[in-house]
Amino acid sequence: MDNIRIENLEVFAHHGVYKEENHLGQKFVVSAVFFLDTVKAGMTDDLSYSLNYAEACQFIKKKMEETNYKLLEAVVENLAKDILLHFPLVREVELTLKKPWAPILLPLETVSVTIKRKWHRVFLSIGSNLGDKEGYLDFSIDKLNAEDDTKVIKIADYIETEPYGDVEQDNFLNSALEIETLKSPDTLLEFIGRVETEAGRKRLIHWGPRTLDIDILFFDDMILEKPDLIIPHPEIEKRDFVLSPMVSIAPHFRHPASMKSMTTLLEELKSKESKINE
Ligand code: PH2
Ligand code: MG
Ligand code: MG
Repeated sequence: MDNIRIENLEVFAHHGVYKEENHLGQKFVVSAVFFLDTVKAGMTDDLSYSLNYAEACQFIKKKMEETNYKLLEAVVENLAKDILLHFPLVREVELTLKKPWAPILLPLETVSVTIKRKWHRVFLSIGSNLGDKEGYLDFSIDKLNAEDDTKVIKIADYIETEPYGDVEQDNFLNSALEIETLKSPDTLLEFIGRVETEAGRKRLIHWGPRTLDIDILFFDDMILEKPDLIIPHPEIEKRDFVLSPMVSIAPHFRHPASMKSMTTLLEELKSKESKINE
């Protein structure tokens, strides 16, 4: 993606682990790379289609002056989030924060921290088969939208589905959501777990009835396997109740491992099922 860079912007601020740093303050030096599409601004010569870097510099200066963190990591983490929330055209930002006067009583040129943060495109599956099913699905969408770092972009029509798996239980109401979020996979997982709990979910029977289930289907094109989190969700290809809503909101989105589109995966599932039923 195109980018706009600011190099070595000097800001006097009061971040630091040591008391003297908080009292006296010191010079910080910020470099930023803003990733955005500059084609339209380039073609029209119109600043409103791009990032005004003067504004971006003032924004960084102001945020750094009005906050007070111990760690460089905390300064850049919060600054990256503020930038991505405040400048909607910026999809991704890389920040380097240097402290040339770090009071460590040894000669050094600078110490610095660099991070890259971005808006993630994520698909979630939501389902309920207990109580006010529609109300619980609505609740999950409201909770996601209430987060400042998360926006629900698309919502698939709610569909009634028969329970998949061996547990005898009531029909489900299912949907899929496309969201944009600044949360990491772990933070998102923790967040949706809290929303499920707030919706009164009790974990009694594995795969049993639930007021609200929210699963991460895809997270950008990430492939991740950890004991508590597998991305993409491992059973997508087998589940009509996931693929049908996905086809309705993102038919051309490709599974990052098989590279097959949602439409293809649903067709393959349907033809397998019809063979079994022959
Ligand atoms: N979720 C399950 C197990 N089976 N079946 C349907 N139709 N819909 C679901 O959301 C569902 C399921 C485990 O999460
Ligand atoms: Mg599930
Ligand atoms: Mg789940």
